[in-house]
Amino acid sequence: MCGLRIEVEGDQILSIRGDRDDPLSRGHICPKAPAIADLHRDPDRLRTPMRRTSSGWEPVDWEAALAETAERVHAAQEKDGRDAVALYVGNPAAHNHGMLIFGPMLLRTLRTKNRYSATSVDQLPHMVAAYLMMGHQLLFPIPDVDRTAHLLILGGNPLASNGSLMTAPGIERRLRAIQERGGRVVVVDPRRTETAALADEHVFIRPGTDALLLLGMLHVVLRERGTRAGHLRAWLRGQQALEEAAAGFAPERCADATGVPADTIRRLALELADAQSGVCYGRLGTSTQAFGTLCQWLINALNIVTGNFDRPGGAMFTQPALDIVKGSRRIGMGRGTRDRYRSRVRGLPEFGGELPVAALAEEILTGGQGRVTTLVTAAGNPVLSTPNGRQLERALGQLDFMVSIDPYLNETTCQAHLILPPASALERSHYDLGLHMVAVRNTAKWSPPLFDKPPEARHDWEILFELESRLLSLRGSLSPLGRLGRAALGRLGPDGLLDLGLRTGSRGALRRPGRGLSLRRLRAAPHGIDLGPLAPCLRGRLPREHAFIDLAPEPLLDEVHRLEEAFPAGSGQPAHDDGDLLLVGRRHLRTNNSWMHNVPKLVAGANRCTLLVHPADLAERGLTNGQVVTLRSRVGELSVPVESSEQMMRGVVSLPHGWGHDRPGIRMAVAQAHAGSSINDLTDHEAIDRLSGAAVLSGVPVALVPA
Ligand SMILES: Nc1nc2c(c(=O)[nH]1)N[C@H]1C(S)=C(S)[C@@H](COP(=O)(O)OP(=O)(O)OC[C@H]3O[C@@H](n4cnc5c(=O)[nH]c(N)nc54)[C@H](O)[C@@H]3O)O[C@H]1N2
Ligand SMILES: Nc1nc2c(c(=O)[nH]1)N[C@H]1C(S)=C(S)[C@@H](COP(=O)(O)OP(=O)(O)OC[C@H]3O[C@@H](n4cnc5c(=O)[nH]c(N)nc54)[C@H](O)[C@@H]3O)O[C@H]1N2
Ligand SMILES: [Mo]
Repeated sequence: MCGLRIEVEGDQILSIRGDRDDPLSRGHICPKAPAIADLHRDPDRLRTPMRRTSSGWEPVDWEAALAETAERVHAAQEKDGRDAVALYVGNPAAHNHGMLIFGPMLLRTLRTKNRYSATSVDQLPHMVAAYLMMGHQLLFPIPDVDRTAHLLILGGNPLASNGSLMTAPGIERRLRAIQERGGRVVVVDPRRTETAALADEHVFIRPGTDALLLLGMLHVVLRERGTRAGHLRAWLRGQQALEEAAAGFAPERCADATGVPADTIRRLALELADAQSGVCYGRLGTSTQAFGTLCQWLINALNIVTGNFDRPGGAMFTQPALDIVKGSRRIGMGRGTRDRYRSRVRGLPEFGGELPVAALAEEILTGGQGRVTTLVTAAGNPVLSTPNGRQLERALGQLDFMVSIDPYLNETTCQAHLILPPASALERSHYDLGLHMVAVRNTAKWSPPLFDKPPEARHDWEILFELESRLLSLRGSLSPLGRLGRAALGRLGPDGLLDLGLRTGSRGALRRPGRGLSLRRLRAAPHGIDLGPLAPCLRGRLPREHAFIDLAPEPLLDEVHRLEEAFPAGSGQPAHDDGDLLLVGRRHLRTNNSWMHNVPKLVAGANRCTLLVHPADLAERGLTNGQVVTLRSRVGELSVPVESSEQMMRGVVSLPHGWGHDRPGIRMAVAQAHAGSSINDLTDHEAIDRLSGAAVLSGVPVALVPA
């Protein structure tokens, strides 16, 4: 999402810099931007399809690879039913408009219930809360950082992540600007993160207890300030029920379990309520926990009752040029669905046509009708990124057939029978269909491909589209007319469809002849087009079927009871059978989940895959800084060097995710030389947020012993 100025000569990249004229990033870049050149040139990046044989990997041509894939997928569905084929889609798909547009088409054709994605190890609780409260899974409230007077961050570290569900390039500058205009930034996190260090205040919290803190804050706000919903008043429902839900959570009730003193809870609440404008923003640390959906609901509720919802300086909604909230049906998403069916083995709930990825391994390993025998992965590395990766790794070995659409032979794709690598990111056009939707400013930008792709190479969307065409052919369900239609669709491609979407959208050339948006207009504006700051718009964005905001959806009220049981009043801190420390994750500016560790300059310097431990917790165990220790959870163990750190809350340890490149069979030389260990060998596939099915990746009970 950062504007890049890339200087080239022939096929050589001379430099990559931030584009000062980009209306969103205004010159900012992070170390991953120049690394795009290294990814492009990486000798380990696959350029042709690969087939695993008994004597190793062999290149195969595209025709053979696509034909075999389609035949195996088709045969599996014919033999064992359509649910025998599972699909896992990973994070990079969210940044790839070709995959976002053509992926859902393939999904519709596959019609399997076994659809999985990185959503259920990430933002699923935000989507479930949005669906239950506002009737649409994609109505993400975005903190208006550029105008707010008070930003309260829970479980997010934007200085490392650049902001998430808050696309905010140059976030450090934006946070400092809040302080410069007299506002406050407060961070609640079990680690004193880079963001916390910049903030005006940092509050430690025991992992997994944010829902209690938020209920305590709501309790205070509702008692002492009441609901000030402003222009949204007429659309609010459930005020009474919300008040009743919060009634039992006086700050004193919440202090012991959270580790946040009652006075602090009260002050955090009133500071947010009394600020000229303010916004509470919760991210990954508050979604990948046992009460993740509860957290997202309470965060929205706090923003609503303090009068900060859909209002400048508060939590706002975007109006992207190509609006996938309004067009969600057209891209095969819709406004959401819940619990229409459940996973076969454990009965985990469906949301939006997907099942929680924590269930994938058991769906492969457990025999019987409906077992997953065949898996397609696209832009994902679930062996490193989903809970109990070791179990999933074992499961992948049991598949009859697996194919991965991916540029690398990594921890996941090395289990595939075929790997189909897409052309490089610099060989395709770019429009951030997904991330414009969650950005702190409305802008639109399209970038042309920098290089021509090699003639044989395929883009992701072409791979998906060809597979779908072949499946339809094998089923004999392509009429001559259907064939013509598909040929036309293929000629349009993602950019043709993007153009159509831009033109027909609310800012499109069809509605505003002469000045509306179209691909042509974006082409003519290489720095991007500024569509202005976020504006109040929620009323018009609520779906017609759900033209109100529900402050107290029934399933969430049920979760409050579950929370009360998990943290009974007066019980203090819960005991954990599986270890006396709680493990949380962390991100670093020079990483991107699991897949950029093959870029030398991103892994250079000191080892970053270390376990941060408070010095007193180390001393208590007779351990010293730098020592290699064994870290053990209910499901597994790993070895890792410890790093003594005052940043940590007592009793909490932190390890980054996406490492663990020492598994045999991968082909990423630089990453292998900086292997680290995978935190998801410790995270537990059984631990989920019951309401959404999202995995619990934070607050995992672990024991620490000398190796
Ligand atoms: N413990 C713990 N686990 C976590 C997290 C955490 O904080 N802690 N974070 C979670 C989060 S938020 C996420 S989003 C997930 C990510 O989970 P995944 O999406 O499964 O993992 P990534 O590491 O992002 O892997 C991306 C894969 O896509 C490939 N790839 C890169 N670019 C392209 C492309 O253009 N096309 C194709 N076809 N492939 C491409 C890469 O080679 C890599 O194999 O991990 C989650 N897992
Ligand atoms: N450099 C870099 N940037 C990235 C990524 C990357 O891998 N590297 N990944 C991208 C992706 S896919 C995503 S989803 C975003 C994520 O963006 P962020 O949500 O900002 O990600 P994290 O840095 O993981 O921040 C999570 C924070 O939650 C804290 N935490 C853990 N448990 C709890 C808890 O129970 N309560 C509270 N209050 N805090 C807790 C952790 O200590 C950590 O500081 O980042 C994106 N940006
Ligand atoms: Mo993510």
